[in-house]
Amino acid sequence: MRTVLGDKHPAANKASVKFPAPSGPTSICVVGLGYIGLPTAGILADRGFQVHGVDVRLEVVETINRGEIHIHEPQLDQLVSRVVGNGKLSASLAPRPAEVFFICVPTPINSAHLPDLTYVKQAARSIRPLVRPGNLVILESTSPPGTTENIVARQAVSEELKVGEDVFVAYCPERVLPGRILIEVIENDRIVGGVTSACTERAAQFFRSFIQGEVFSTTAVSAEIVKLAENSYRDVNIAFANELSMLADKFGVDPFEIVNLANRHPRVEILHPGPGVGGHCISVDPWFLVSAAPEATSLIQIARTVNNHRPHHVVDQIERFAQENHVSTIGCLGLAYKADVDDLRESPSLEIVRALRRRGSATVLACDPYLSASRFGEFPLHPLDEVLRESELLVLLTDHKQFVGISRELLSQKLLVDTRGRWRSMLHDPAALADPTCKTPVASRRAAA
Ligand code: SAJ
Repeated sequence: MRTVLGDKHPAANKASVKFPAPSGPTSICVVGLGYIGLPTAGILADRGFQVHGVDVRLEVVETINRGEIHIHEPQLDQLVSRVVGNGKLSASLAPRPAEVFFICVPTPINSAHLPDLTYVKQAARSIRPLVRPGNLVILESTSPPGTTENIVARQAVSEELKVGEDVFVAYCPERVLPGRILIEVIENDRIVGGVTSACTERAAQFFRSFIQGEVFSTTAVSAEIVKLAENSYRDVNIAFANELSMLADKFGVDPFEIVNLANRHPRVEILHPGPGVGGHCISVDPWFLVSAAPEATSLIQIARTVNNHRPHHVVDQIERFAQENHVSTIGCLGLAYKADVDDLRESPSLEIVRALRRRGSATVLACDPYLSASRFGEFPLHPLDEVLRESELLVLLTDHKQFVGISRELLSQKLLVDTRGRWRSMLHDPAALADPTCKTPVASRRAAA
């Protein structure tokens, strides 16, 4: 049984480690095969567990049963092809009996920023007829405090079975960073919170059987709050960075320089300003705390407001700069919510491009190497070379490596707006470049020839 990672992968040196056949439970059913569920199912299968995956989308089930993948994540394609090939992973529309059930379904918010737990309830009810004495049910989806006990334990377990004695229910949130999921599923420390202490112990024992990170035990509601605290902390920190950027703007100084210099302080670690906060996690999870305790989350709410406003601020600046410079074609680089992923959920870059297209003061050419026309049909995507050729103004929205690597020569011919501070080092006058609102004469915005 080999580990999942390709030879070039940082953790490939572990490839030589042969993992012992799993002790304890061997059959697992993973409900929800998205950005978290599929990598989790693949890794468990590669560890020797017999894994059955479930998804409501037939095309996803069929893709996986062909040994292929429907999402972009480094090395995931090789992993899924291997474990489907050796019969350790299969998928269907309905759950099957297993010793361990994972619930990895989406937990979106509705337009009122309230949690929508429809998928969690559906998943819990779908496994209820299959949950047997001795089974373990794990909720992995990020959820509001109380979800594991009040929803999963009640809806996934039939009345005649006692939680904590016959059946074990626990919350164990994923903490993986898209782009590093296959490493972090195994290497990250895990927080396990059971509905009872027996549930916690059973779940902790299970995770210790296949991960290399440490396993920390607590209660289900504490584990739920820990997960939300992690992402809310990051959101507040990014809001502070975005606010600093507005401040720097006012004084015509370089916000990235401010942050980098402040971070030289031994106890300061400010994150980076950007076009806004996207993805299905940081821009969503804080609302779970706000809806649970609106009276106790004013800072978290303000941070959401600052970060939600950021794309509007950037659109205004880009448009003002374009009009000042009589720009007729704007090249927008990146639609995904962050670098080197194909995920458009809550993406500020996409929101900015939509707004610039709606305003129509200039032609907008958008480019994203991680998206194909078959996956993204809302408006035309253009190849990078065409955008570089046709655009007078280039806007770096998502700092994919393909854009960060554009040559100084090419950039020097263009007006530039860099919302990510990734082109700074290439230009004479970082202050003039990095601040998308700076009004220094056009000349200083051309990259040094
Ligand atoms: N961003 C900034 N400035 C920064 C860092 C990020 O503007 O300095 C923006 C990104 O561009 C993106 C958004 O914030 O739009 C979120 O990106 P991210 O890389 O910070 O986080 P995610 O959403 O990809 O993953 C987060 C991670 N959580 C934390 O780091 C606390 C990951 O570990 C979680 O597992 C994941 O959320 C999740 O699924 O909850």
